[in-house]
Amino acid sequence: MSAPRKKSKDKGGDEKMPTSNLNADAISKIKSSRKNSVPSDYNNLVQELLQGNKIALSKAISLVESSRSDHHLAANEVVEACLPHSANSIRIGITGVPGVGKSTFIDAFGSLLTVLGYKVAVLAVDPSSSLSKGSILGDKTRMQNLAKDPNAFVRPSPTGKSLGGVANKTRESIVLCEAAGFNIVLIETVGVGQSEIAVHQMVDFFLLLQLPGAGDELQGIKRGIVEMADAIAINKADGDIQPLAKRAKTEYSRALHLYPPKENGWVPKVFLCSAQENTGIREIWEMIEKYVGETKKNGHFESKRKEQNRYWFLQAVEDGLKRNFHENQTIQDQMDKLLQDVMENRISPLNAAEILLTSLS
Ligand SMILES: Nc1nc2c(ncn2[C@@H]2O[C@H](COP(=O)(O)OP(=O)(O)OP(=O)(O)O)[C@@H](O)[C@H]2O)c(=O)[nH]1
Ligand SMILES: [Mg+2]
Repeated sequence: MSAPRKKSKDKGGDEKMPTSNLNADAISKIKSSRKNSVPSDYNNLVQELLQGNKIALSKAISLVESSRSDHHLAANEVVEACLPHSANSIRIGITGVPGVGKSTFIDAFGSLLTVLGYKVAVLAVDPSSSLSKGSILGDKTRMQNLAKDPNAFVRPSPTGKSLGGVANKTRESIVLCEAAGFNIVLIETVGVGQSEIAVHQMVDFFLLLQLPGAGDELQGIKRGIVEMADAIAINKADGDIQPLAKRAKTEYSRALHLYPPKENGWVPKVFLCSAQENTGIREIWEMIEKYVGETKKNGHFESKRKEQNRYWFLQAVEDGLKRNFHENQTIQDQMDKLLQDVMENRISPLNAAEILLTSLS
């Protein structure tokens, strides 16, 4: 693990910055708002988290997921303090339609990894859980082995509000898990919409689980998601459906050749597995190890992470702009009235948007 950057402590080290151009009032405002928003036990929380305490890790994740505006700065501080201790890990995204067996697969796969000596964290990005809490219950029962494994940490989906919100916080949660000593992070996401595009931006390896015997259209999988995959595993290749699964493997292998080659030189492969019967799981891990080895060697592992950090930063700027905008009292005061006017055709949506957007300048 990389050495601590020794940053958070001298954060008040604004003193070291050239202050001549800065407004002293503004600096003291920022400092006092920081003081107010950082919970007093924040240092303890970080210390406990760094020692691998799972309760502290859960609390820290709840803090970053919190939508309370007074939690934002505290959450940023916690993430910042954890950042130097993160990154020494393999991040794997696992996607596929509801019911394909992602949670069952993660339980089997994660258990293999802990046997091999890794510490495994599981995060779920599940937009459907806001509608029914079924998946959360499902995750708890379907990851039974991992849930009681001392070397694993399973974070069930938050009852997500906005899809983007949950996915954005996943990026921060990865850092927290890594700082707590988890060196493999598995992220479960439903392969039907935007969430896996966001998750793809956070992981080193993206695994698509498919069902035997159903085409992409039937599985609701978009072409773009197949294209993003670094490997496809046809799950439930057990019992009577084995012949069907083998046929699906041939078809997918053929189909993958039609996609343009990946920039990192990796050629995606197709596997058969049964999460339930625990077959084919080890082969998938060996392939991921090979991927990590190759991309570390050719520099793509590192460059992908850099690119993802860039994306994370830009995304944080956009999120911050939106948040500030919507939390602004002037905006809130005008919003309802303008919405009414738009709905009643008293003003065009474009004009109304213009009024709102310029009301802060
Ligand atoms: N036969 C068979 N059934 C499986 C296998 N893997 C999972 N299942 C079953 O498929 C169902 C769905 O499994 P989950 O692991 O919950 O699937 P999921 O993709 O996580 O589902 P969501 O989280 O709801 O999107 C469960 O009844 C599992 O027991 C497998 O390899 N073979
Ligand atoms: Mg699941």
